[in-house]
Amino acid sequence: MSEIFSGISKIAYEGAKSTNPLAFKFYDAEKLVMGKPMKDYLPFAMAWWHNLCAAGTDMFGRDTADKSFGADEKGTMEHAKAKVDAGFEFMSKLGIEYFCFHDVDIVPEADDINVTNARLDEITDYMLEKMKETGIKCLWGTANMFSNPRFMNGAGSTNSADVYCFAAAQIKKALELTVKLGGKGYVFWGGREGYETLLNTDMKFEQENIARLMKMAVEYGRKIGFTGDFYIEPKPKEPMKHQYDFDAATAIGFLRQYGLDKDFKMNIEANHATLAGHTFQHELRVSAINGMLGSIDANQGDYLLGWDTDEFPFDVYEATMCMYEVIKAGGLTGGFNFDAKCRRPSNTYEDMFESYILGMDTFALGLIKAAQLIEDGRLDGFVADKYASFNEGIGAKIVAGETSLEELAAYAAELKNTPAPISGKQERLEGIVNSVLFG
Ligand code: XLS
Ligand code: NI
Ligand code: NI
Repeated sequence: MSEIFSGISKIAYEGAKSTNPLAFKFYDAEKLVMGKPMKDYLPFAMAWWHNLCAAGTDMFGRDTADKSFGADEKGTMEHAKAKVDAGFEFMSKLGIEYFCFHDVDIVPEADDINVTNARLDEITDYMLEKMKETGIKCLWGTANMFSNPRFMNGAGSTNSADVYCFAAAQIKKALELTVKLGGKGYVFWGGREGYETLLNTDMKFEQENIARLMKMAVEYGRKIGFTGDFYIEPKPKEPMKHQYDFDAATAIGFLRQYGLDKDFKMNIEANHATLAGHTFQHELRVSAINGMLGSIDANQGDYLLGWDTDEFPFDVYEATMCMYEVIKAGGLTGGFNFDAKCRRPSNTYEDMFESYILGMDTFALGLIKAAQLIEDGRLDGFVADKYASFNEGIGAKIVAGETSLEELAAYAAELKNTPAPISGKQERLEGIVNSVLFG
């Protein structure tokens, strides 16, 4: 097999002063941060769909990038194999240790599902060989239950029992492939699990059916030896007007309602957080405090645009706050999947590499700065002090659940006047973050 990205060699760490666009400025895999190598905090993954499949087509124009990777014709098994070759060469050159995939990213889908499944068996044999050669692993797999027109009314939430069976068949196969490739997780992103109008929608029935499908997935997954986590990837809208997995809090409530919370965690995507009207950090915090922070789709949205732009992350402030949450949560069981694509005019092979370098460097910087914030201790110290009144006396009784409304009312009556509230010091804390980031 010949080199696809010839002229681009293994990407090395050259340090912040480097002007070489094809070098890491901050990501130094073995560098110790709080006693652990950077790469242990940052299990990066390549998203098969954006990197190897998407070629720039948008609503107004066709492909701008050549992603044939030397195959004569796209949409063939020859092309599927060329994508495998390209993907593993790409990941090896960047030192990326994981990939994520949908079933239809790795083979062309046939009209007959049996033909598609045979193709999936063939390609995953080939992928396994490459995995053995390179040591690269699978982070998570998933089934694409949103592109095919049969899913126009949803997959788990469809009105058609036949379509529901196709969704089940795809999940079954994708789970088998994930187990075959040793994937750590299995993702449900419910792009079509929602509605355009309530006029034609039985919301309760649709949600119950989604839960039934997830339950069957868990049962089957455990039966075939899948020991990893199932993930829900919340997103409020797009493609549907309203999606049931709106945000982390909604998805966690749903999982608890249907008894799925022991098997599922969250896969939090930065751009989905901002679409839901939250910060990325908020979604991570909600997941973490519920013991459900599993994995991350590392990308970035554009605050001026109302859709999932899936940009490579460059905002160091956001990445710092993300890593702050991740370190405090004790790390991820999953990883950082770059669910991101080059901008349409960034259409060369070189751009593919530079995009990943940008994303990896941004998270490396975020890690370094988050560790500094934690070691600095002023933020944590402030938060601890802020709630200090609950450490003793009446406060401690409240926390221990050893009091009553009557006792608290009597306590307040004794105080007579409202105690002066204590400043939240937001601006001081924002200044501390700036001095750690740029000082
Ligand atoms: C789309 C989602 C999708 C999932 C995987 O917005 O981010 O790419 O990550 O199905
Ligand atoms: Ni995603
Ligand atoms: Ni997305």
